[in-house]
Amino acid sequence: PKEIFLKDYRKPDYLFDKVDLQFQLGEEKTIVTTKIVVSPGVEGSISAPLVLHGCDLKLLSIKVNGTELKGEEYTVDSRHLTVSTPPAGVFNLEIVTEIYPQLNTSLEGLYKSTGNFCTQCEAEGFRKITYFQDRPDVMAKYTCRIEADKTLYPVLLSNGNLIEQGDLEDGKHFALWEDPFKKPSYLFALVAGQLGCREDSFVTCSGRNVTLRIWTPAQDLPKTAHAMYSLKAAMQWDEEVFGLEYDLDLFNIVVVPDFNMGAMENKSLNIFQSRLVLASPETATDGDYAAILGVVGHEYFHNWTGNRVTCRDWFQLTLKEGLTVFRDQEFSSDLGCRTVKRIADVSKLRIYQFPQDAGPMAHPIRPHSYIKMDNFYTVTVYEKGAEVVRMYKTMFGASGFRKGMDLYFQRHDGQAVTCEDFYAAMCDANNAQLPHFLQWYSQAGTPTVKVSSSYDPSSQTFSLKFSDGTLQTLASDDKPVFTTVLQFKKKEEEFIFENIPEKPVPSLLRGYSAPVRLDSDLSESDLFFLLANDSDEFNRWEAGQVLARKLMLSLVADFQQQKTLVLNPKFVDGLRSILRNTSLDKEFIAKAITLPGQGEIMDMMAVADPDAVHAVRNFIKKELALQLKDDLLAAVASNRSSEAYMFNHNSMARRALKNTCLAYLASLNEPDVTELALHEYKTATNMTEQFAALLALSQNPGKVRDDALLDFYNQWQNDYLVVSKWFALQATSDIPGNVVNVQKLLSHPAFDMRNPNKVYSLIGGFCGSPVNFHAKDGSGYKFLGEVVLQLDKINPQVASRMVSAFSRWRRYDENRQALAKAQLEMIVSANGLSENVYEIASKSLA
Ligand code: HT7
Ligand code: ZN
Repeated sequence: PKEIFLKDYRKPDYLFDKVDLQFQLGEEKTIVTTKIVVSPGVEGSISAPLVLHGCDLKLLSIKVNGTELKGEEYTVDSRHLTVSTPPAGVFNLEIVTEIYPQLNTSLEGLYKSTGNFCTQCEAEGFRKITYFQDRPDVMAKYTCRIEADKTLYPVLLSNGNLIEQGDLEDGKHFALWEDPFKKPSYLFALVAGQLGCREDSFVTCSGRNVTLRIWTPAQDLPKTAHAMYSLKAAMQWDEEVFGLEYDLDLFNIVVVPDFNMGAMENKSLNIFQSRLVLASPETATDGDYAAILGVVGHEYFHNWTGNRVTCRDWFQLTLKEGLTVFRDQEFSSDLGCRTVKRIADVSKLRIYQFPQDAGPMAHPIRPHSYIKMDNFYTVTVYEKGAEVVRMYKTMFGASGFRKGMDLYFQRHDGQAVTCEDFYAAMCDANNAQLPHFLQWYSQAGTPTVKVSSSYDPSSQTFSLKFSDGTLQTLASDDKPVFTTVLQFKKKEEEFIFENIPEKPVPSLLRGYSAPVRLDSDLSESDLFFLLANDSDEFNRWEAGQVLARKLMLSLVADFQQQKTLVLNPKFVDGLRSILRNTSLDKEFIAKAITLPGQGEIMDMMAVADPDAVHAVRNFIKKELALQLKDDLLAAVASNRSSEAYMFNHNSMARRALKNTCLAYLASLNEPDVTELALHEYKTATNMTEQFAALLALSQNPGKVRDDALLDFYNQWQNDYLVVSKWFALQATSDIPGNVVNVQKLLSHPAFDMRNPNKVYSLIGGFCGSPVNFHAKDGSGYKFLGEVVLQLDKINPQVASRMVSAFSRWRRYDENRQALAKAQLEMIVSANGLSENVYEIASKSLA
């Protein structure tokens, strides 16, 4: 397979000014007629061949200026169509292709999902529809005419405005759409099918009345209210915070059950997988509601950061994704609780991105090369990319950041640009220079910042020495002495603070102001002090996590040496006082009493030991439950509520605290607690509480667990999204020998390997369970190896996401290494392997 390098970027030889598409959608085949007005590119030489991308296409005809090309005037291979000597100047190109969406299980290009046609073109799916210069810097104005059977496909949608529709012969009809904005091919979309819609409207700041429609099979329409609320909130927020107004009279969202990623920001025709739109209190959890808010916002925000200003090439992906994740994080923070959101985002970074950045797939937020771009829609490009954007805001402040954004749009509206263009807009708008900052775009890995402090009472000076760059502030007692932002430009730097009357406790990297690992010399008592007093709530949580990590690591060492495990009473006391502190936000309490995940601890070990970490985490959980039982029971009791479900922070925080306490109690596996969990399960009136109770009941193997799982399935078997949760719950379970159950679930009638959501729930869920995936006998690895090969034939993008679970195999003991490596070798040598899976598997072995 060919590796593509950022350094090899060249401007396109030809520009496409206008693209007219016509789709004749059929049951056996679809005919696509593409008419393009082509002009020479700025750097293109007149005689350059016109090279078009194409994949899985049957070429029916190709014409230049109305004349069919002869065989010797063009060549076609499995990836390209090349017109050897196109005419000089502007010319018309017409290409007719035949495609087979009903056979397309890769879910890129044009495919069918539950009987409806839909498209997914990012990153390189448009080339599965027609021959095209399928690259983001080729921006054109599009029209799209769709013809289809009227009974089977009453709804015909594409980007932009509907300018004509009508009936045709043979029970067919058509719709003609025109998008007035220039766009790259990856933003093209088409949907045809039987769909109902929820309609609403939004009046923009300049008075434009925008019709909003969410399309889904009619029976699901009642579940679209929250998504519509989220869309309107996002439109309002973008006007208020960034002065960005929607630019068309229509905004459509379509829901499809089969989708490779979460959602897609196609111009004015966003497409979402069902999980990220459909919600009702009975079927969706608070987590689902929050995800819908965030992702609906995210896709809407792309209209400016991604669509109006797009990427020059796919290496620049973080330009739109890092920035848009940052924007959706801020949106969710403003609508909910900032600290809790920040804790969730930083946890995600640590749990998923840090390991990626420390493994064989580590790459900078702007990668240098790729084989398949699909493999670079990663937590690094998205989440670390968002942290890099956040640093501009930390350095320039909210108003400086806004000035930078304004200048970015002023300079680049309608263009395909690079990360340097964003950086330049930020610096120029603030008359600033950030000489080393661009390194964040080109260097992989999580920097570790070492901090040591010293206090001199005689001179009343406090010194902080840093061995790498980051940002920090100072605190003492429960009030900060002062808060300051320091930028570090050298490898080592010392900051002296004068007139400090007593030894302070520094509160470093407040709000997590840079994506680094902090290695400070804070003592245990400093950390307990910060846990109890830090005025920065994020850092208060952080202090508890640092303490918990240290504690877990030392208990893991004890476990490995077969010593008796003893829990530090100060830790129990610290968590007790958090739990009892009625002035704290309830969701903050829930987060503060939650232990770091097993993965986080394994990442800190020279050789990851899943069994030891699992045993220690369970020991601490049980010990805390035992010692804090009365407080936990009281928290469950006092956080019940008879009010109807509400999506607001206070109600969600109450449920979060209650559910966290219930999970602790369930670890005791005592009859009174089982009774309690059963009671919560039976009386729950919303999925957040019902599912949490099910989770509690399923912690321990036995009849209670089996009965609860069966009861839950019987209740929800007709709701595909709830059934996916049921799969995930069983897949992630750490009950011994779970691989056998997961294997059985593969042949459950509700499971379908062609549906990514179900694959992510069952197979992805299983790989996230350290004890069973990393089972000593290699059964977990063998299971995944077999599934990956099966899946690769159906959907390479999803298969390559699954194979990534192997990528950190070198972190484990020799026996596990050998077992995982054998599976990777088996995968790499398989016949007909996709480039997607090959790239991940071979890089993992390298
Ligand atoms: N921009 C979208 C990316 C996406 C995607 C990428 C590869 C394969 C399938 C895909 N579906 C959507 C989603 C987003 O970040 O907004
Ligand atoms: Zn995005």
